[in-house]
Amino acid sequence: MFKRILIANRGEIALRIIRACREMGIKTIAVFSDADKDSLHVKFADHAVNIGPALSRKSYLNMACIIGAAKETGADAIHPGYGFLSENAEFAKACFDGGITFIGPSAHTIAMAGDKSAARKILTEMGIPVIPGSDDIVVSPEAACSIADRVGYPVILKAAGGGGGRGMRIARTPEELSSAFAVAAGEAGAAFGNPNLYLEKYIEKPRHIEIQILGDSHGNYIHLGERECSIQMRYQKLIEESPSCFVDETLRRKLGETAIRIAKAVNYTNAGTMEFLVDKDKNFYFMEINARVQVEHPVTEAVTGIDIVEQQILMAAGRALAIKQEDVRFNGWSMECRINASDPNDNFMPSPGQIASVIFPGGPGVRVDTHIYDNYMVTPFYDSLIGKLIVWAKDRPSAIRRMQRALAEFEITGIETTIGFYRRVFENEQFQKGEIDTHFLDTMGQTAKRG
Ligand code: MV4
Repeated sequence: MFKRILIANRGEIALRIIRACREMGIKTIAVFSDADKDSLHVKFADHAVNIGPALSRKSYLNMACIIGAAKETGADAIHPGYGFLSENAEFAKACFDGGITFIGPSAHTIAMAGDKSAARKILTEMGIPVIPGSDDIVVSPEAACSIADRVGYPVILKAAGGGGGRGMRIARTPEELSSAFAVAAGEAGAAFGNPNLYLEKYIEKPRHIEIQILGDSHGNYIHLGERECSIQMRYQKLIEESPSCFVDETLRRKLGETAIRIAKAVNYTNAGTMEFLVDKDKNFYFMEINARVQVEHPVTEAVTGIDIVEQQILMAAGRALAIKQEDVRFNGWSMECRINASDPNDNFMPSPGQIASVIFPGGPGVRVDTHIYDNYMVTPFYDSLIGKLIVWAKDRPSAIRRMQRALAEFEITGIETTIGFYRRVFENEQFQKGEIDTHFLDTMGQTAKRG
């Protein structure tokens, strides 16, 4: 087993990894930028190494500096968390070349997972449902129109160079598609330095449902059920829950089996997530692989009782999975609200600044994963996520009541946060009935502004 793990991340996920290491008796090394010198992950780690200035490019994305810190401190492994270098195949390879275990999939698998058209080809050959569309990039409006004629309108243009919704354009007629093509290519070029587009059949009002999987280096795979991630604002997830009120036993089994088939096909090892779009008739389509531990992993931990970060470390150390699929039990209901330092009344614009005071919720079934404290300075350099509020209860109505109670207790003064916004969402009748899809907030958005 590893003696020392370097955490190549910051904020709440760095704390989360340090906590798993501490319970496993593994020493921890934190890395921090100048802006994070007063951060909790620096305080909680056994050692801490300054890796440079605030700018991510010069610190948390600085591969040589991070690997240098691992060597200097004698780390056997590096945990990348999520974001930053967590899905960077070059970094995974550099760790391997440096004799340091990368806690995640192999560099080859990361590269495969990141190459949408290669993944699409493999999965189509395996008969796994992918969204009908172009097998590769579409080079002109005419080419796009001929594929659209084949798959049927509406269609959606997407940037080949990156996800997250940027450069996406929906078209319901050939005319709309032709004019959307240049706009989408321009946006994609600006966002990712790559104007290439591909085209898919547009799935109306889909749900975003993802399956957590664990795969060890001995060919064992299990899935830990689904997470419903449809409550998003401009493609940024805000609320996640497990299980999904839309997934019945049959769909859960099919999604789980498909997720494991995909993992085996790309020789996936460690923790990963298979993302699907599900339409109103419960048809599901593979969307992408997330080759990292995800922000929302705690809702799966709450309903299965499995510590996903601990499993990542055990699998990276070469251990065989000690959990069989038949041992996995789903108990109760869990929901997570992402607490962002952003202003819901100003288009969720980031709201960095000094926190005056914090009152955290607590009590039965409440978990807060956060790195903030009284007088903590929320810096403008990184993602606006400052914490996650997770609740567990025996069923969805109880989980909603518990989340409402926790949100009522939660108080952060000195900056704007999304706490007030969630209080409004959880009062919304449609949300309480589980009538949510990826467009839910567009409709509720109006009341969110008024509220
Ligand atoms: C789609 C789609 C409908 N049809 N693709 C949004 C960002 C990226 N992850 C993919 N996204 C979508 N792709 C097809 N063919 C609808 C969305 C989408 C969405 C997907 C998941 C969660 C929230 C969403 C919000 C708007 C659109």
